[in-house]
Amino acid sequence: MTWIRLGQLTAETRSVADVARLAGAAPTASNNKAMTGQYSYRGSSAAFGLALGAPAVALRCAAFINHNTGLGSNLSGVLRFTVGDAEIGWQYRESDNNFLLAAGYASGTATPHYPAPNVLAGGFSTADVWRHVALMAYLAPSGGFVAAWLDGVQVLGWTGDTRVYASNSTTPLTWLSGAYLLGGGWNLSVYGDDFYCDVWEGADAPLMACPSSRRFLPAFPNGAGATAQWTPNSGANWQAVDEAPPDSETTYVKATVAGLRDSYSFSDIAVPADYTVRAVIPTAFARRTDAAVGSTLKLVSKKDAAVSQSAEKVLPVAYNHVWERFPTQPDGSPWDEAAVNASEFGIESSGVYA
Ligand SMILES: [Ca+2]
Ligand SMILES: [Ca+2]
Repeated sequence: MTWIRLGQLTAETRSVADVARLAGAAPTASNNKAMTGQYSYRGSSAAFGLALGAPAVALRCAAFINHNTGLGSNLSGVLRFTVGDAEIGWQYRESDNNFLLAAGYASGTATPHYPAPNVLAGGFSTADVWRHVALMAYLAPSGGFVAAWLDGVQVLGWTGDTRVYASNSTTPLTWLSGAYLLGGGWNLSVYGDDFYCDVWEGADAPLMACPSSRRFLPAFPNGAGATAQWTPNSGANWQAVDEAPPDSETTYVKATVAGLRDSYSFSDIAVPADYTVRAVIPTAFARRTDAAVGSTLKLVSKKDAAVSQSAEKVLPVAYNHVWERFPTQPDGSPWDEAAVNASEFGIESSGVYA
Protein backbone atom coordinates (compact mmCIF):
# COMPACT_ATOMS: atom_id res chain seq x y z
CA MET A 1 0.00 0.00 0.00
CA THR A 2 1.43 3.37 0.84
CA TRP A 3 3.11 5.60 3.40
CA ILE A 4 0.98 8.32 5.02
CA ARG A 5 2.67 11.29 6.64
CA LEU A 6 1.69 11.44 10.28
CA GLY A 7 3.35 14.77 10.88
CA GLN A 8 6.44 16.93 10.71
CA LEU A 9 8.38 19.05 13.18
CA THR A 10 10.50 21.91 11.83
CA ALA A 11 10.77 24.25 14.87
CA GLU A 12 9.92 27.25 12.67
CA THR A 13 6.95 28.16 14.85
CA ARG A 14 9.33 28.49 17.83
CA SER A 15 6.88 26.42 19.84
CA VAL A 16 7.11 22.92 21.30
CA ALA A 17 3.34 22.78 21.87
CA ASP A 18 2.94 20.31 19.00
CA VAL A 19 5.76 18.04 20.21
CA ALA A 20 5.00 14.80 22.03
CA ARG A 21 7.72 13.69 24.41
CA LEU A 22 8.75 10.77 26.51
CA ALA A 23 9.68 11.24 30.18
CA GLY A 24 11.98 14.18 30.85
CA ALA A 25 12.31 17.88 30.15
CA ALA A 26 10.95 19.38 26.95
CA PRO A 27 13.34 20.46 24.19
CA THR A 28 13.57 24.13 23.33
CA ALA A 29 13.20 25.88 19.98
CA SER A 30 16.61 27.43 19.34
CA ASN A 31 18.03 29.80 16.75
CA ASN A 32 21.61 28.72 17.50
CA LYS A 33 21.49 26.31 14.57
CA ALA A 34 19.01 25.38 11.86
CA MET A 35 19.10 22.80 9.09
CA THR A 36 16.16 24.52 7.40
CA GLY A 37 14.67 27.90 8.24
CA GLN A 38 15.89 29.77 11.32
CA TYR A 39 15.13 27.36 14.16
CA SER A 40 15.82 23.82 15.29
CA TYR A 41 15.07 21.88 18.48
CA ARG A 42 17.78 21.78 21.11
CA GLY A 43 17.58 18.43 22.80
CA SER A 44 16.99 17.83 26.48
CA SER A 45 16.55 14.76 28.65
CA ALA A 46 13.34 13.75 26.84
CA ALA A 47 13.07 12.13 23.44
CA PHE A 48 10.48 14.12 21.49
CA GLY A 49 8.48 13.56 18.34
CA LEU A 50 5.04 12.31 17.35
CA ALA A 51 2.67 9.88 19.03
CA LEU A 52 0.27 7.82 16.94
CA GLY A 53 -3.47 8.05 17.44
CA ALA A 54 -3.78 4.38 16.44
CA PRO A 55 -0.94 1.84 16.56
CA ALA A 56 0.79 0.76 13.34
CA VAL A 57 2.69 -2.35 12.30
CA ALA A 58 5.28 -0.34 10.36
CA LEU A 59 6.71 3.18 10.70
CA ARG A 60 9.48 5.20 9.19
CA CYS A 61 10.92 8.45 10.49
CA ALA A 62 13.80 10.74 9.65
CA ALA A 63 15.41 13.95 10.83
CA PHE A 64 18.55 16.02 10.61
CA ILE A 65 20.63 16.13 13.80
CA ASN A 66 23.75 18.07 14.82
CA HIS A 67 25.69 17.49 18.02
CA ASN A 68 28.44 19.34 19.84
CA THR A 69 29.14 16.39 22.03
CA GLY A 70 32.39 15.50 23.80
CA LEU A 71 33.73 12.08 24.69
CA GLY A 72 31.71 10.24 27.31
CA SER A 73 30.35 6.84 28.13
CA ASN A 74 26.66 7.64 27.87
CA LEU A 75 24.21 6.02 25.52
CA SER A 76 22.57 8.84 23.61
CA GLY A 77 19.33 8.56 21.68
CA VAL A 78 19.34 9.18 17.92
CA LEU A 79 15.88 7.95 16.83
CA ARG A 80 13.43 5.54 18.41
CA PHE A 81 10.02 4.00 18.08
CA THR A 82 7.85 3.22 21.06
CA VAL A 83 6.43 -0.33 21.08
CA GLY A 84 3.83 -0.38 23.82
CA ASP A 85 5.84 -0.23 27.05
CA ALA A 86 9.07 -1.06 25.24
CA GLU A 87 10.99 0.63 22.44
CA ILE A 88 13.21 0.16 19.42
CA GLY A 89 16.05 2.65 19.64
CA TRP A 90 19.02 3.70 17.57
CA GLN A 91 21.62 4.69 20.18
CA TYR A 92 25.04 6.29 20.00
CA ARG A 93 27.77 5.45 22.53
CA GLU A 94 30.48 8.08 22.53
CA SER A 95 33.03 6.14 24.59
CA ASP A 96 33.78 3.75 21.70
CA ASN A 97 32.05 5.68 18.86
CA ASN A 98 29.55 2.85 18.33
CA PHE A 99 25.99 2.69 17.09
CA LEU A 100 23.70 0.25 18.92
CA LEU A 101 20.22 -1.05 18.14
CA ALA A 102 18.12 -1.63 21.24
CA ALA A 103 14.86 -3.57 20.97
CA GLY A 104 13.05 -3.96 24.27
CA TYR A 105 14.13 -6.79 26.56
CA ALA A 106 15.07 -10.43 26.20
CA SER A 107 11.85 -12.43 26.57
CA GLY A 108 10.83 -12.88 30.21
CA THR A 109 13.77 -10.85 31.58
CA ALA A 110 14.77 -7.29 32.50
CA THR A 111 17.89 -7.56 30.30
CA PRO A 112 17.95 -5.06 27.43
CA HIS A 113 17.92 -6.81 24.04
CA TYR A 114 20.38 -5.77 21.34
CA PRO A 115 19.43 -7.91 18.33
CA ALA A 116 22.08 -6.56 15.90
CA PRO A 117 25.87 -6.22 16.22
CA ASN A 118 27.16 -2.81 17.29
CA VAL A 119 28.86 -0.92 14.46
CA LEU A 120 31.52 1.79 14.41
CA ALA A 121 29.94 5.20 13.89
CA GLY A 122 32.93 6.58 11.93
CA GLY A 123 32.75 10.29 11.19
CA PHE A 124 29.50 10.65 13.11
CA SER A 125 31.66 11.64 16.10
CA THR A 126 32.72 14.86 14.35
CA ALA A 127 30.97 17.76 16.07
CA ASP A 128 28.80 20.45 14.48
CA VAL A 129 27.77 18.64 11.28
CA TRP A 130 24.16 18.27 10.14
CA ARG A 131 23.49 14.61 9.38
CA HIS A 132 20.42 12.89 8.00
CA VAL A 133 19.25 10.02 10.20
CA ALA A 134 16.40 7.63 9.36
CA LEU A 135 14.80 4.63 11.05
CA MET A 136 12.26 2.14 9.71
CA ALA A 137 10.59 -0.79 11.44
CA TYR A 138 8.22 -3.51 10.29
CA LEU A 139 7.37 -5.76 13.20
CA ALA A 140 6.38 -9.36 12.39
CA PRO A 141 7.03 -12.94 13.64
CA SER A 142 8.85 -13.60 10.37
CA GLY A 143 9.93 -11.35 7.51
CA GLY A 144 10.11 -8.33 9.78
CA PHE A 145 12.89 -5.77 9.69
CA VAL A 146 14.33 -2.80 11.54
CA ALA A 147 16.95 -0.66 9.82
CA ALA A 148 18.72 2.64 10.39
CA TRP A 149 20.42 4.90 7.85
CA LEU A 150 23.00 7.65 8.30
CA ASP A 151 23.20 10.08 5.37
CA GLY A 152 21.46 7.50 3.17
CA VAL A 153 23.77 4.58 4.06
CA GLN A 154 22.34 1.71 6.13
CA VAL A 155 24.24 1.38 9.42
CA LEU A 156 22.09 -0.99 11.50
CA GLY A 157 19.81 -3.86 10.56
CA TRP A 158 17.71 -6.58 12.19
CA THR A 159 15.58 -8.99 10.15
CA GLY A 160 13.38 -12.00 10.81
CA ASP A 161 11.35 -12.21 14.01
CA THR A 162 11.22 -8.54 15.02
CA ARG A 163 8.73 -8.84 17.84
CA VAL A 164 9.69 -6.88 20.94
CA TYR A 165 9.20 -7.72 24.62
CA ALA A 166 8.55 -5.35 27.51
CA SER A 167 10.58 -5.89 30.68
CA ASN A 168 9.89 -9.28 32.34
CA SER A 169 7.22 -10.11 29.76
CA THR A 170 6.89 -13.12 27.49
CA THR A 171 4.08 -11.54 25.44
CA PRO A 172 5.47 -10.34 22.09
CA LEU A 173 4.61 -6.81 20.96
CA THR A 174 4.12 -6.02 17.29
CA TRP A 175 2.49 -2.59 17.35
CA LEU A 176 4.35 0.70 17.12
CA SER A 177 2.90 3.69 18.93
CA GLY A 178 5.19 6.66 18.31
CA ALA A 179 8.39 8.00 16.74
CA TYR A 180 10.90 10.19 18.58
CA LEU A 181 14.32 11.74 18.15
CA LEU A 182 17.23 12.53 20.46
CA GLY A 183 16.62 12.29 24.21
CA GLY A 184 19.05 12.14 27.11
CA GLY A 185 22.68 11.06 27.24
CA TRP A 186 24.35 13.71 25.09
CA ASN A 187 27.22 15.32 26.99
CA LEU A 188 26.80 18.75 25.44
CA SER A 189 24.17 20.29 23.22
CA VAL A 190 22.44 18.43 20.43
CA TYR A 191 20.04 19.80 17.83
CA GLY A 192 17.35 18.24 15.66
CA ASP A 193 15.42 19.68 12.72
CA ASP A 194 13.01 18.59 9.97
CA PHE A 195 11.72 15.50 11.74
CA TYR A 196 8.89 13.55 10.15
CA CYS A 197 7.09 10.27 10.69
CA ASP A 198 5.24 8.20 8.07
CA VAL A 199 2.75 5.43 8.90
CA TRP A 200 2.40 2.34 6.69
CA GLU A 201 -1.18 1.89 5.53
CA GLY A 202 -1.82 -1.65 4.34
CA ALA A 203 -1.67 -5.30 5.32
CA ASP A 204 1.33 -6.08 3.10
CA ALA A 205 4.97 -5.49 4.08
CA PRO A 206 6.68 -2.21 3.16
CA LEU A 207 9.90 -2.20 1.15
CA MET A 208 13.04 -1.83 3.27
CA ALA A 209 14.58 1.27 1.72
CA CYS A 210 16.08 4.45 3.14
CA PRO A 211 13.32 6.94 3.97
CA SER A 212 13.46 10.06 1.85
CA SER A 213 14.81 13.29 3.27
CA ARG A 214 11.74 14.87 1.65
CA ARG A 215 9.81 17.08 4.02
CA PHE A 216 7.22 19.72 3.37
CA LEU A 217 7.76 23.11 4.92
CA PRO A 218 4.92 25.37 5.99
CA ALA A 219 3.43 27.91 3.59
CA PHE A 220 2.73 31.45 4.78
CA PRO A 221 0.21 34.11 3.67
CA ASN A 222 1.35 36.09 0.65
CA GLY A 223 -1.70 38.17 -0.13
CA ALA A 224 -5.22 39.20 0.77
CA GLY A 225 -8.08 36.73 0.52
CA ALA A 226 -11.77 37.39 -0.01
CA THR A 227 -12.42 38.71 3.50
CA ALA A 228 -10.48 41.05 5.82
CA GLN A 229 -12.70 41.81 8.83
CA TRP A 230 -10.13 41.73 11.62
CA THR A 231 -8.24 44.93 12.51
CA PRO A 232 -4.50 45.02 11.80
CA ASN A 233 -2.25 47.13 14.02
CA SER A 234 -0.24 48.14 10.94
CA GLY A 235 -0.33 47.54 7.20
CA ALA A 236 -2.70 45.14 5.45
CA ASN A 237 -4.26 42.25 7.36
CA TRP A 238 -2.24 39.58 5.55
CA GLN A 239 1.01 41.51 6.08
CA ALA A 240 0.47 41.32 9.86
CA VAL A 241 0.42 37.51 9.78
CA ASP A 242 2.86 36.57 7.00
CA GLU A 243 6.20 36.44 8.77
CA ALA A 244 8.10 33.37 10.01
CA PRO A 245 8.72 32.96 12.82
CA PRO A 246 5.76 34.97 14.18
CA ASP A 247 6.61 38.33 15.74
CA SER A 248 3.95 38.23 18.51
CA GLU A 249 2.98 41.80 19.50
CA THR A 250 4.90 43.56 16.73
CA THR A 251 2.38 42.93 13.93
CA TYR A 252 -1.00 41.29 14.46
CA VAL A 253 -4.69 41.31 13.61
CA LYS A 254 -7.30 41.64 16.36
CA ALA A 255 -11.02 40.92 16.70
CA THR A 256 -13.24 42.47 19.38
CA VAL A 257 -16.49 40.73 18.45
CA ALA A 258 -17.40 37.21 17.32
CA GLY A 259 -18.13 36.32 13.71
CA LEU A 260 -15.31 38.23 11.99
CA ARG A 261 -13.38 36.37 9.30
CA ASP A 262 -9.96 36.94 7.79
CA SER A 263 -8.86 34.78 4.89
CA TYR A 264 -5.52 34.89 3.11
CA SER A 265 -3.91 33.60 -0.04
CA PHE A 266 -0.79 31.47 0.36
CA SER A 267 2.30 30.77 -1.70
CA ASP A 268 1.72 27.84 -4.06
CA ILE A 269 2.79 24.35 -3.11
CA ALA A 270 4.41 21.87 -5.53
CA VAL A 271 3.55 18.23 -4.82
CA PRO A 272 6.37 15.88 -5.87
CA ALA A 273 5.71 12.84 -8.06
CA ASP A 274 4.48 9.81 -6.07
CA TYR A 275 3.03 12.05 -3.34
CA THR A 276 -0.58 13.08 -2.77
CA VAL A 277 -2.09 15.65 -0.43
CA ARG A 278 -3.91 13.99 2.49
CA ALA A 279 -4.80 17.09 4.50
CA VAL A 280 -4.28 20.82 4.81
CA ILE A 281 -3.62 22.07 8.35
CA PRO A 282 -4.16 25.82 8.82
CA THR A 283 -2.32 26.93 11.94
CA ALA A 284 -2.67 30.24 13.80
CA PHE A 285 -0.35 31.70 16.43
CA ALA A 286 -2.93 33.39 18.64
CA ARG A 287 -4.00 34.43 22.09
CA ARG A 288 -6.95 36.01 23.89
CA THR A 289 -6.46 39.16 25.91
CA ASP A 290 -8.47 38.21 29.00
CA ALA A 291 -8.35 34.85 30.76
CA ALA A 292 -11.82 35.44 32.24
CA VAL A 293 -13.47 35.99 28.84
CA GLY A 294 -14.11 32.97 26.63
CA SER A 295 -12.87 34.28 23.29
CA THR A 296 -12.28 31.43 20.85
CA LEU A 297 -11.09 30.98 17.29
CA LYS A 298 -12.11 28.86 14.33
CA LEU A 299 -9.76 27.83 11.54
CA VAL A 300 -11.20 28.34 8.06
CA SER A 301 -10.64 26.73 4.67
CA LYS A 302 -12.27 28.36 1.62
CA LYS A 303 -12.36 27.36 -2.05
CA ASP A 304 -14.65 29.20 -4.45
CA ALA A 305 -17.93 29.70 -2.55
CA ALA A 306 -17.48 26.71 -0.24
CA VAL A 307 -16.15 27.20 3.29
CA SER A 308 -15.09 24.73 6.00
CA GLN A 309 -14.83 25.86 9.61
CA SER A 310 -13.25 24.03 12.51
CA ALA A 311 -14.86 23.72 15.90
CA GLU A 312 -14.10 26.58 18.30
CA LYS A 313 -10.53 26.43 19.57
CA VAL A 314 -9.91 27.55 23.14
CA LEU A 315 -7.27 30.29 23.13
CA PRO A 316 -4.49 30.65 25.70
CA VAL A 317 -3.66 34.09 27.12
CA ALA A 318 -0.02 33.71 26.03
CA TYR A 319 0.60 33.21 22.31
CA ASN A 320 0.46 29.61 21.21
CA HIS A 321 -0.62 27.54 18.23
CA VAL A 322 -4.09 26.37 17.35
CA TRP A 323 -4.70 24.31 14.25
CA GLU A 324 -7.20 22.14 12.40
CA ARG A 325 -6.62 19.21 10.07
CA PHE A 326 -8.88 19.54 7.03
CA PRO A 327 -8.78 16.11 5.29
CA THR A 328 -10.95 17.28 2.37
CA GLN A 329 -11.77 20.40 0.41
CA PRO A 330 -14.77 22.38 1.71
CA ASP A 331 -17.02 20.62 -0.85
CA GLY A 332 -15.90 17.21 0.46
CA SER A 333 -13.69 16.21 -2.48
CA PRO A 334 -10.06 15.14 -1.94
CA TRP A 335 -7.28 17.69 -2.01
CA ASP A 336 -4.82 17.94 -4.87
CA GLU A 337 -2.13 20.47 -5.69
CA ALA A 338 -4.43 22.65 -7.80
CA ALA A 339 -7.15 22.69 -5.15
CA VAL A 340 -4.71 23.71 -2.42
CA ASN A 341 -3.29 26.48 -4.59
CA ALA A 342 -6.79 27.76 -5.46
CA SER A 343 -7.86 27.89 -1.80
CA GLU A 344 -7.68 30.50 0.92
CA PHE A 345 -7.17 29.73 4.59
CA GLY A 346 -7.85 31.90 7.59
CA ILE A 347 -9.45 32.54 10.94
CA GLU A 348 -12.85 33.48 12.33
CA SER A 349 -13.48 34.98 15.76
CA SER A 350 -15.88 33.05 17.93
CA GLY A 351 -17.01 32.72 21.52
CA VAL A 352 -17.35 35.62 23.94
CA TYR A 353 -15.77 39.08 23.56
CA ALA A 354 -17.14 41.12 26.43
CA1 LIG B 1 13.96 24.44 11.18
CA1 LIG C 1 2.77 39.21 12.95
